[in-house]
Order: sequence, then C-alpha cells, then structure tokens
Amino acid sequence: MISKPENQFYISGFSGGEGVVAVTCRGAAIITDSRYTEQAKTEAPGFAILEQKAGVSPFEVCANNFKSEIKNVGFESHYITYDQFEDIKKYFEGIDVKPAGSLVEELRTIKEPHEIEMIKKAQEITDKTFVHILKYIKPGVAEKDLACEMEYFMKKNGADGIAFDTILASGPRSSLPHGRASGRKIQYGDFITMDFGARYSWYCSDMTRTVFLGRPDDTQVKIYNIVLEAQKRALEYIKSGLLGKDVDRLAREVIDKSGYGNNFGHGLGHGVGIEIHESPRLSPKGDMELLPGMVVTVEPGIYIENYGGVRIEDMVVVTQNGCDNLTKSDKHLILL
Ligand SMILES: [Mn+2]
Repeated sequence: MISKPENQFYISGFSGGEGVVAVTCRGAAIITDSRYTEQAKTEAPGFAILEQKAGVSPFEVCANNFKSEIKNVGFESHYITYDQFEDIKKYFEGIDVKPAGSLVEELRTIKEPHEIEMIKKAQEITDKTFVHILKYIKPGVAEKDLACEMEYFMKKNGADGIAFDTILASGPRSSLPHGRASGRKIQYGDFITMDFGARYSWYCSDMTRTVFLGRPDDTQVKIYNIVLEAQKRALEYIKSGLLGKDVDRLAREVIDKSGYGNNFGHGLGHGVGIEIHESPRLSPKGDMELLPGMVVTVEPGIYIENYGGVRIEDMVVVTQNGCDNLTKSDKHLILL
C-alpha cells in the first residue's frame, strides 16, 4: 500500500496524492475519493479505481477488496502516521502487516530515460534563469525581488512550478547554506549565492551559483577557487561503482587541505528526481553504490559566519565511466 504522493505518482501515474495505491500479485488499484476518481482513470490506465466514500479510511476499502487474497500487507513505515498504522492493523487483522520502508524510493534511485529527459528540461529552464537574473543584480535590489523574478521567469519559461523555495543569500548572509531570500538589499562587495530549480512534469532540477558584485579581495577569490576545485575534482572522478562517501571524500579532501574543512558542514550532494532531495546521498556516511542512471548533485561549499560563503552546485547523471553534467551554466567567478 503506497501512501506517499511521490511514490503513488511513480508507480501509477496518479497525481492526486490522496488515498492509497495498492499493488498485489494479481493486479493494482487506486483507492481515492470522488474528487480524484475521474482524474485517476485518465492518469493511471491499468489500475482499478475504487472509490472511497467520505469518512471512510482508504485502508478499510483496501482491506475489504484484497484481504481475502493476500498473506502479507506492506505499508510505508517512513511516511504514514501512527494513527494510520493503528487503522491498518485494525482493518487487516489476521494478515501479516509489514513495514515496507523505502521500497519505492529505492526503485526511484535509477532513472528511466524519460525521467532523465524531464530532469534535463527542468535544468534547461534553470540555466536560462541564471543568465536572465544576472542582469537584475544591482546595488539596492532586495534578495526577495531577485528570487521573485527568478521564480516568475521559470514559470514563464515552461516550468510547472519551482522545485523548492529559492535560496538567495547575499553578503554576510551567504554564510547561511539555506538562507531563504530576505529583504536585505544587495551591496558592492557581496557574494550572492543563488540555489534554485524548476519543476517540469513532477521532476526537479537543482543548481547553485555564487556570483560577486564589485571587486573581490584575495580571500574571497581564494575561497571561491577552493570550492570550484573541490567540485571539479568530484566531477572528474565520479562514476558508477563508487560509494556516495567516496565521491564526498574527493571534494572534502580539497577543502580540508586548504584549511577550511570545518566550514563545509553538509554532505557533497544528493539524488534528485520527483523529490528535490532523495537517495543516494553523497556524504561521509553515504554507503549506497552509485549506478548508471542515478541523478545526483555535486555541491561543495565553504561558509564563514558573519563573513559569507560560497557554494557551487551541478546536477549530473552517473554513467559507467563518469557522468553526464546536466548543468550548463558558467562557474568561473562572475563579477558584476
Ligand atoms: Mn542541492
């Protein structure tokens, strides 16, 4: 029984996100309420559509229809609530109820060719947005105004929406790895970190660029180049067969050796797909093996409190011998 909307979509094509997608050895069904039954028929041919009346639990409908033909029932233990779990136990009494963890998420780690096409389209819009926004970065413009323009531009250029709330952090705020756009006005001497992405037909893109307004000093140039070197090293060696932590180490070693190891607190990257953050993780604890067709970000950073920070993020498809970089935007230090 699949409850998580992203997984329901992946398995069936149903985008309503309400109810349960059930798969048995003999067939498959979508259990949802009348707001979504017509939509489900169109989106998920091949699935029986079972209507759940108001006030009735989808788990009860599922049990009524399938209990007699099954021995076990799996549920998404990382997603459903304790109350829902109590319901499942009640309606499936006498059947073995098993936590099915992240079964569907594991299937999702390796992208099918059509999924990679959607991610590519999302990234094309994102790359185009980066070129567009550079014209707007001027002293006195608020971070929020820039983020707003980026989000509008993405939608005007084919995105179904944004993949996540735009991160736009300037000057000392750029030390916040996930600093949401604020009312702060851009000034000369600022690093401006922009982390953003478009959503295209459910699929996300994710990219970060840090640019500079004015003339950077030697330390600012040095920090930027360390991050760039760390990213380039990981991109050069990433390939199928390495573990997430191996790729993380490639970049982390560059930053450690430069003396900024304590200023790179997060993992190197993460999978991207229907969700903006998914498996595999590229981090010191990432023990999943990379395989062809996985889409991951490579995004080292250096962050110094009350001073500023730099992050550079590309999104790549892992291949047998390397990777295919989907991010085409410039990444030398751009001075505005
Ligand atoms: Mn990212």
